[in-house]
Amino acid sequence: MIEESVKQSITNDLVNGINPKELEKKYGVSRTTVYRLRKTIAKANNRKVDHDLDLKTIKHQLKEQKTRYQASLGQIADLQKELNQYQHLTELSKILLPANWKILPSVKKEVIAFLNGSDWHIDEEVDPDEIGGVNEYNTEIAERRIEMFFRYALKLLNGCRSMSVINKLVIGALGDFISGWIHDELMEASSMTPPEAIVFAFELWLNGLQFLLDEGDLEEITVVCCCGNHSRITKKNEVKKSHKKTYEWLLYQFLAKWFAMKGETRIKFKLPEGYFNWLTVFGRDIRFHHGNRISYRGGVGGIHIPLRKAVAQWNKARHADLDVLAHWHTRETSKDYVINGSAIGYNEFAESIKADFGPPEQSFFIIHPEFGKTAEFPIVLP
Ligand SMILES: [Mn+2]
Repeated sequence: MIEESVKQSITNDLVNGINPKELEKKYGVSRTTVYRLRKTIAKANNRKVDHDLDLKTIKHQLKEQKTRYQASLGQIADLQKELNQYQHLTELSKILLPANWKILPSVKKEVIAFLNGSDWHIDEEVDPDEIGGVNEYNTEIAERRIEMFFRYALKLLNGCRSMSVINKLVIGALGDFISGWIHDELMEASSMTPPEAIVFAFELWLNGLQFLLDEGDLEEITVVCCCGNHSRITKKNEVKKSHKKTYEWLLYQFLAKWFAMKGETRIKFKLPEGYFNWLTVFGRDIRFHHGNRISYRGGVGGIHIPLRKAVAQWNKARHADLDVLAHWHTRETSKDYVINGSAIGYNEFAESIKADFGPPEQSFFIIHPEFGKTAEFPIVLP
């Protein structure tokens, strides 16, 4: 057996390139022994090459991994940025986004439409030269405006039907369809005598009501009739039986009889029985009147204050939820009243009392079963 130290010395010498034959002599060992040791060195060398190759591969892989890692870090940074933005927007959306309301299927309530006709003064002429050119009126214009009044009333009615069911229309016929002969100057200036004018008014109402019956798709029209101050047959405004002392009382009687004789059951006339005419709809008491019993002599603030005073006094006798009136030629509305405009529009009288200027217009409104008077529209008659 050769000692391990000798083996190591021979191996060292072999590695240092010393000839094997010299080593046989130097260490006194056989050729086979040197040969085996040489073989062992070769094997070890081979293993080292393999190891170096492995190392080279690993180093290459590591380099690749490093590159990929760097790329991944970049991607992670980008994604983190995106995530931050998303989280920021999510936070903001809690504050900024609307509640995403949807249109609900509509449930249409049945409401009642109201149309006010008054102060047509169809026998009076307005010369534009006398009032600065802001208005003109004569029988032809009157006829055109009244036709427009009924046509636009139907338009508004049908417009409101997009939101509500409307089968019933109440028409407040609020008086002063003619100017009459109550003053000497009217006697001179009017284009017709009062009986002529009332026949003209009868024709206009007949045409308008028949148009609404034919085209309005309505189950019921109620005409609430009030007499104005202009068609009276007395010199002064009276209080006893004042409504029966007017041409308008006559007009309403004839209209009612006309439709009754035709057998038209869809239209009802609530004929005047006094200054007021009452109608109850959806449990609400509505007081219709011409409006001339309110004392107003012009002044800042308009008709509202004197009207409120009058309403408060009348309400002590019988409470009304709504007053519907005319006479003042200025369309106005508030929570508990509707004042109709006029068809004649601005005239010498309006100028003399310094009335608010406005276009010729009438009024249309809606009574809702729960909310009372809701929408009120002008019917402008240019
Ligand atoms: Mn009047």
